[in-house]
Amino acid sequence: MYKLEKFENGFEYITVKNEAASAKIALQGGHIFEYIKEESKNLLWLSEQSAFEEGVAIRGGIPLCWPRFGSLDESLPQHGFARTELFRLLEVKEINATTTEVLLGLSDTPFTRQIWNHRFHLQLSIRVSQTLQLSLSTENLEDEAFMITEAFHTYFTISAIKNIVIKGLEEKPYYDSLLDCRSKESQSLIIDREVDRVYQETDDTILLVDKEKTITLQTEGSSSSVVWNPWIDKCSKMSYMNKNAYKDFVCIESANAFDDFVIIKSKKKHTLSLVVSF
Ligand code: TA6
Repeated sequence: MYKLEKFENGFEYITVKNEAASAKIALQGGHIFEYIKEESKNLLWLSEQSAFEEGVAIRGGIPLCWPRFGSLDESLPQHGFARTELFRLLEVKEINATTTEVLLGLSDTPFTRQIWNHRFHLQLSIRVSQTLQLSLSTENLEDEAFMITEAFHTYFTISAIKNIVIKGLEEKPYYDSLLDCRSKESQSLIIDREVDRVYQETDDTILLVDKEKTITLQTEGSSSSVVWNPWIDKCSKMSYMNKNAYKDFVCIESANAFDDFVIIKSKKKHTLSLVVSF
């Protein structure tokens, strides 16, 4: 089943439920903020202070960073405008008893053209099943090529930050946004301080190993993976985030970020896909 619902302030979201899982997806930003399978907790961490307000990015779930990741382009907001724009609900397909696909779309508007002067169509597919699958397709409607960077900025619920290990990034080169340097590590990643890294050449599987479960991330059309945890100091300065929230989530973001920008030719498409399983 699926239903279009509203919070008291009119903020719209879709609830999806089938025999495998349930989900909640805000029309603003095409932003999934809940995915629950069987008796588990919400796979996606959601801040208790999340604002479900027009024009304010939800803190948690899977924000879409598009047409830019980060804040290198001064004419665009941090992580681009997609996560605060209203998507259209294109279709909901109840494929079978355990799979529901939600299709959402965003096209350029006078506002978006003002800050990013390109005509585009963005289509987001979210498949809710035993796995959670996202595909973000960018179509270039222009007569010339344009460049994007992008990410599924996924916040994962974890048992505790001290319990997790991230595998699959060993020996991968990364840009350290905190130290403004490039490096690589042979060890699997544990989080015991603020971490803000853009790993490159990450087309393999990444594992988020927690105490009771291992979450697997598989991507297509993605060359970068971002790992972020604000730790104590940054967390206390983050908007819509309790000061101790750093203990409860880690972001592993499936991306094409910084040097991994994507050039999309005229009338062509590029798709970023992610499958999350556990
Ligand atoms: O993906 C990591 C990051 O770029 C961090 O530097 C931090 O800024 C985080 O995203 C959250 O950004 P936001 O704009 O959602 O507050």
